[in-house]
Amino acid sequence: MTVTIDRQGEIATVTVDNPPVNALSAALRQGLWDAVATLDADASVAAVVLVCAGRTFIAGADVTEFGKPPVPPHLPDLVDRIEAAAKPWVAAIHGSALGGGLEVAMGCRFRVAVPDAWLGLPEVGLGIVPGAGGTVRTPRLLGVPAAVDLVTSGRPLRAAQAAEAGLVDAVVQGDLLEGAVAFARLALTRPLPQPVSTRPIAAPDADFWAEQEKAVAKSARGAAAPLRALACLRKAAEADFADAMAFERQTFLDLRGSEQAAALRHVFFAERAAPRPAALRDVEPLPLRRAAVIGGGTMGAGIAAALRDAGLPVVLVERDDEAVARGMANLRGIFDGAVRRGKLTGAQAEDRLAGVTGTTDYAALADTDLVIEAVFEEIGVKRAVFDRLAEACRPDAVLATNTSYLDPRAIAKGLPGPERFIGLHFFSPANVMKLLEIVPVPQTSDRTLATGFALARALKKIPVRAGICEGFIGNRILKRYRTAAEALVRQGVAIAEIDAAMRGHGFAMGPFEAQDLGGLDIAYLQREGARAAGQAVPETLGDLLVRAGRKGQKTGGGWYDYAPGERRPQPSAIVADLLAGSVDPGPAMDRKAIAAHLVAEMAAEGQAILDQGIAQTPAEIDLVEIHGYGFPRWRGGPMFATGIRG
Ligand code: 3H9
Repeated sequence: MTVTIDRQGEIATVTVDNPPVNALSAALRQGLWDAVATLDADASVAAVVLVCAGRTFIAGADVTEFGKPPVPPHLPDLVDRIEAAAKPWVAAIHGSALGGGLEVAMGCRFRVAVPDAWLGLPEVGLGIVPGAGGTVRTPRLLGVPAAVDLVTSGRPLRAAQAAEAGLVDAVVQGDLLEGAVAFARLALTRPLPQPVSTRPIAAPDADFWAEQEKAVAKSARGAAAPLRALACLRKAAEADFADAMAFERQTFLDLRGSEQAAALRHVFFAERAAPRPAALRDVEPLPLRRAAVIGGGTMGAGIAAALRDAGLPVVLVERDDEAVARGMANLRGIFDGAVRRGKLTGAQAEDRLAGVTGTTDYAALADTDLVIEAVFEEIGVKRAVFDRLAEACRPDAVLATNTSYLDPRAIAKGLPGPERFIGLHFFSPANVMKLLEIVPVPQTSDRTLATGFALARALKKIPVRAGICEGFIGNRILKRYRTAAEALVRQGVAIAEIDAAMRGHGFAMGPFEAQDLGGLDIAYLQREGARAAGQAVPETLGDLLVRAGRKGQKTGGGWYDYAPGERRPQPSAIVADLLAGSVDPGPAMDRKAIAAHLVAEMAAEGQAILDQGIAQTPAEIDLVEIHGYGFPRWRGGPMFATGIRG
């Protein structure tokens, strides 16, 4: 770590260099503290530009220090000291000014940023609140409503949005340091603005806060930090600066040691480790310039959209012209939806679509680096596709199957050059869901495996390596979860109670509501297939429902009834009748006990998965559950939540 002082005439520059992300370690805080003293004492300095070396401005407090006792100088004191410096400081921002980094910048008299910089307070995502004046200075700079949005969502703003909101004084085109020094010189010719801490706040009324509380509680789904951050903002609006700072600091320290914060730190580090497994550090992936998808159904179109979002040209292969047209229409539907939600402009959507070539001709794959097969889940159909890929593709092209349940070894059987074969299990909708299970077969080369991880990085997905077993990691745990939930129904626990228990635990939906939404028939057909193949698959309650024509919302009923055109589940007398013969009432269970039991079942399956080497670490299982199955992030995943860590 270094803090270097240079001079350009009367403007001093302070350069922070603390790789990889200039996090505010104790040594850096001390370095900046000393720099204020040095520059205050230097009569030749009129203003100071604070700039960072490397890929980013200060990206926040050093998260690795959070488990340890705080060491002085404390960050709030450092921010106060910069704000009270005898010379005005200008924060020159590139990359990300996040958390403590933005708090330091708000202690400066001015902030300038390059156009692609991000500014934000992501602390709630780590289970804490900003702890160095973020909740107290932001409303003074932006006004309360914009501050509430920034702090309670944790979502960062781009430089231009930040400038519009009042968080940034100027967006610098061209060289940042030059621009910031010029800005400082000009600023010295005008009256200085007040330090942020002394600016007034327009306090909203009680109704505003009641409304915000309702909205924040709804989206937080049990996470504590967003509501605590809102309370800090209210204090900032209603009390004086010092009292609000003391309230924020106390809240920060309370939360820092909480179980939720520990869980979210666990997820933070697991997510950063996942895309770059240590075992592949020295393996060069195949460069990905052109990709192809076989099959334009829901899954194939979603994968093609994800590839286009990452900027790769895509060839979409289908078996006849009609299917090509359907696949292209599916893709158009995805991009149009993104336009409707404001995620893409019309022109961007057109560009995305223009980068997809729909064809029935495998010859179009001659120079493709990666092909992802996403056709019907039937071994014969998949094998036929790989026979054609073997003929059409370059011998070094990576050939991937997107299977959920089939054994990838059976799909790869007989493929010339099986070292280039790999399973890539996407989750629907594939352009949205973050999880990617990467499933090598025994012959898969390290290079192919590394290419799978490189693809995940390009698609901004969370990759987890999975061994081969039925359902890999995620669907195997899902099966256990559903079986355990059905077992509770057999013991007389109401279906709606189980769903409510899991929602109360932080899931968006309970296991039965989720099945009604996705359809009960997919798992049913799979069980029937296994039975037809001679496997002993026990009869499930879901089987009884599907046989009675209840496949979920799409048939007007599954585990629940649905009024026409409505999605609100209503407990069903028909289901009660259908299942009556299978229920043998046991002891009553409250919602907490139900959730604890079902999470313990997930963790037990996770442990079996670890024991069999299907997953490498408990943290990876947690990532699968959080990113593929809606497990509440703030609980850290089923393994972390039940004390299985590592
Ligand atoms: C805070 O500031 C609290 C204050 O309000 C109050 C204090 C009193 N600390 O993500 P990457 C490591 S809370 C320590 O792959 P990118 C990361 O683990 C903090 N380490 O890079 C990885 O290590 P390794 C608020 C950190 O270029 C390496 O840096 N701030 C921290 O894709 C590269 O990370 C945040 O929450 C950290 N704060 O993205 C910002 N951040 O190489 C969190 C990263 O050993 N960080 N590391 O695996 C980010 O969002 C991204 O890292 C960033 C760069 C966008 C900056």
